[in-house]
Amino acid sequence: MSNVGEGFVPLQFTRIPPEESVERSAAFLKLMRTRRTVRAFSTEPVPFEAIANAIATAGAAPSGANQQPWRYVVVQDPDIKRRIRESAEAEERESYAHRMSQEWLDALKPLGTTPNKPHLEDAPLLIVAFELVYGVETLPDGSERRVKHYYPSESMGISVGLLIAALHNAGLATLTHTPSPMRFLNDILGRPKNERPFVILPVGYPAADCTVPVITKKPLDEIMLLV
Ligand code: IYR
Repeated sequence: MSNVGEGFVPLQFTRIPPEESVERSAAFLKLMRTRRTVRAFSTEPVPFEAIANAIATAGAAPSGANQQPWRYVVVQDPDIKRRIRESAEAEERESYAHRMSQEWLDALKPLGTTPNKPHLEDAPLLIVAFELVYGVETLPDGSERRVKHYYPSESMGISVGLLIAALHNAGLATLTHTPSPMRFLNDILGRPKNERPFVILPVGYPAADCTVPVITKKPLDEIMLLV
């Protein structure tokens, strides 16, 4: 029995031939394998429409109960970028000096990270992703009710994954940056307490002298099991 007309419509699905599936998957793999996390940005501006399209792509992600528990704040104002850099560096200095274990510092050594975060000012824009840990609904009497969100962290991970892929596809470089703790972002960006900072993505073009560490990705036979 069809449920069309009861809140359902027929699926719009474009079927492609198997050979084309293989070709397109190989082309996408080739593209995504060229993605590198960039820590040195040029100050050159980026086309804003590409950013908006990438965030709209992130918004197309599946989410728990389709609650779409995300908010993407695009920061271009140099003063706000500076304040974010100052707060992030203050937390990072504390982390590197006292909060992170020797094991953690050793694990990061090959990546060459430090508490200095010039990219937070150099990149022409920062996308700050907030996880809506719960929703807030305003009732007719003006009072507010908390709406439970399901799997918000998993939903965020999926959405930010699409965002990073979309930005790379648009020819833009990103850094997945998570200063810790990062509640200062709520104060600086005026976000309410149900919004938890999830990640900061500086976005832009790599600096002309940008270098990246020599690292490898695990081979397919290590990450894919057939049973
Ligand atoms: N947040 C710190 C430390 C850091 C932690 C991990 I796990 C990384 O993959 C990279 C860095 C920093 O940004 O330097």
